[in-house]
Amino acid sequence: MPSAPLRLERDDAVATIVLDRPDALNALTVPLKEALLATFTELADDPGIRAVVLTGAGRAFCAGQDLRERLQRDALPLDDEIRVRYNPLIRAMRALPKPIVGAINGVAAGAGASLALACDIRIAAEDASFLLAFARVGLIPDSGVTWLLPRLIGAAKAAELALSAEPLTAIDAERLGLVARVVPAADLVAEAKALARRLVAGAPVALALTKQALEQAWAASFEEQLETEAVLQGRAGATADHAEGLAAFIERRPPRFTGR
Ligand code: T3D
Repeated sequence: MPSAPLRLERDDAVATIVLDRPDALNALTVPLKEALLATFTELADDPGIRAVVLTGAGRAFCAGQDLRERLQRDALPLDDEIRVRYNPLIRAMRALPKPIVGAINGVAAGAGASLALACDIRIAAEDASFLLAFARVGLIPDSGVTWLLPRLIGAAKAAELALSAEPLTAIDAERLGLVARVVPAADLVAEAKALARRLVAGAPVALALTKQALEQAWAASFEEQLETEAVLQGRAGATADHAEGLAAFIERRPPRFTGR
């Protein structure tokens, strides 16, 4: 029986997904893409999980589409593969009502870079890199890269990386704001989990609505976004956790948020 292409570890309210095909630099096969989508779908509905860490086993984060699998006779045409497997996965990550911290432990290439960009926050190991390898195999950047990358780092640098397929080092990624910080490789997963644990101390509904507001802001006018904030703040303000936050402030104690 083939081994599972990913591992899911639970530590209190933090789930860690480890892409686990290190011999192929965690390249994305159909079973890995399906397992990832199933895992994000499961975690979305799990009230015990409030934040997710995504990382890779071995020396790479993810080398993108498994190019050997692409040569198999039963591979879907590219447009179908993207509609059926990649886009639902990226949508599930962007819509997950919990923050995703990407622990970028090595190269994030092709659709591996897409996975990294779909995380809400990225922390990178010193020797990590981003590589829009698509051009090297005669393809265009997909799985959200052409939309997310210009918004994250600006159109000019995004065009350079997409057209040249030259690697972006972790240090340069930090300078561009693509990663929140760069840490020694040995500390990466612990740092990412520590950040996730700090996030889960927040009110879950407010975290989910914050993620939603930030997502909607990409495409909205300023006026539309002001209204979105009003609507979503109305929902956050109606939660028991908001009342708890106010009580904790008045009573000078840490809040105990329950997600209600
Ligand atoms: O369905 C669709 O096709 C549509 C979706 C497309 C989205 C995409 O992701 S297109 C882009 C696909 N990815 C790439 O083009 C990256 C290919 N890999 C590389 O360019 C290099 O491996 C890296 C720059 C990432 C790392 O280089 P290096 O020198 O550190 O490692 P390596 O020796 O090249 O790779 C180590 C092993 O991983 C090697 O296997 P071996 O020879 O030891 O048995 C290599 O074949 C394997 N590997 C690396 N990337 C992939 C891969 N195997 C399958 N698919 C890969 N993408």
